[in-house]
Amino acid sequence: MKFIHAADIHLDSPMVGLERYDGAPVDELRGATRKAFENLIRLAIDEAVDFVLMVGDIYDGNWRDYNTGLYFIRQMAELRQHGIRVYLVSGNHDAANRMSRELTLPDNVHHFSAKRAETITDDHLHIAVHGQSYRTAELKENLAAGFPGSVPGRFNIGLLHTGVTGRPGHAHYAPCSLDNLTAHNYDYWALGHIHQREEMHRAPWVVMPGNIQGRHIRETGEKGCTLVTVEGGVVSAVEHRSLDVVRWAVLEVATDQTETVEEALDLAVSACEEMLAGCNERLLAVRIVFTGTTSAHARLLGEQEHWQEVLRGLLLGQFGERLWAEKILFKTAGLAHGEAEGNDSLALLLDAVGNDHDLADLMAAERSEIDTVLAKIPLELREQLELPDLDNPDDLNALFAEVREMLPSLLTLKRESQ
Ligand SMILES: [Mn+2]
Repeated sequence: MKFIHAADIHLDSPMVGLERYDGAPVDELRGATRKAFENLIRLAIDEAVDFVLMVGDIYDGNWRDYNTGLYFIRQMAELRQHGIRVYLVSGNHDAANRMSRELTLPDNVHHFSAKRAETITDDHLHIAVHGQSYRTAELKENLAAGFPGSVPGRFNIGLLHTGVTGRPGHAHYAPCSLDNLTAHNYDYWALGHIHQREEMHRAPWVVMPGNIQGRHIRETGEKGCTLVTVEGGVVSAVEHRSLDVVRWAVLEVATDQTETVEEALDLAVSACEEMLAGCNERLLAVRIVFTGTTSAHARLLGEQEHWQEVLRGLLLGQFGERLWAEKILFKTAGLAHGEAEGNDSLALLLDAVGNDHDLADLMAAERSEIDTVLAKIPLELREQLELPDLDNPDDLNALFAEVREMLPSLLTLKRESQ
């Protein structure tokens, strides 16, 4: 017996943070979740699996219109024609209370109830599948505790969209401990919610497959599903299979050995070429971060926007639409003050306004204003933006360091515009 375990498909997710520029492959990025999903359907058919598990966040949220639902049905029908069943639960993104539209799914698909955990058995495959959907997005109770006991003599599978406990960076929906799960005596726990793949436990297996397609710069690396083989009622193989069509990556370019901006940019281009070679025809969405100490620092920082576009042009010229520069950031440092010429007054000024103590005072004075603005950003967007936690000293220090780096160029720009 073979099955596929996937989660967090987020169909038609809008892909936040797309910086528009000519040559940006906007359509490819926008269609990525669908293409990755089609890869999943193709894999299921090619591997002739018996069934597919989809563990929550199949949809990114309420459908804008019925097209997302019709598209999903079309893919399910494809599996139906190949005799492949689908077991699915809803997660926090597609919880019952968030979906205002609904369509009837084909009869090869079982959508688990949000009212209570239920068990579906298949006598032919000797399996018992237990699952429960989310009633509401903000589900804070331990759903695992209410799951039924295992059915003797069957291969038991549990479907649960959960933050488990203590996984940083994710809201703790349906929290439960690993012990809560393993205590059920199931053979395989198919989880969803955390977008990073993790095999949390073996015998019994507890697997978080990660999402099938990265959607922003914090979802880097390979994305896909887990293919499980069962022989004689025992799991004999658990394998990751990549499905993503856009690969997200952060590329750090250390400029320490470079003396000119041109050298630094060239370094970035060759590093991109290398990274692209490992992408197997996928589109590479890359954030390029220049770091290190270089004498090109002042020139880079003085005209950041110009150099960003120059680099974009170089990348576009060389790689066309195979690579998309999500962001280009300059976090370089200059040589010691004494070595920079003619910057003495600027250095003095920076010392006066750019020290941590003054920045902290400024932050405290403006804090209520900042909080008011932050509160206006919708929660979902706030999760996706990389906002620093203003109560966390590490975040604050990083923020201050960035402000200090920006000050020279801000002061230079001011002077030019006057
Ligand atoms: Mn998700």
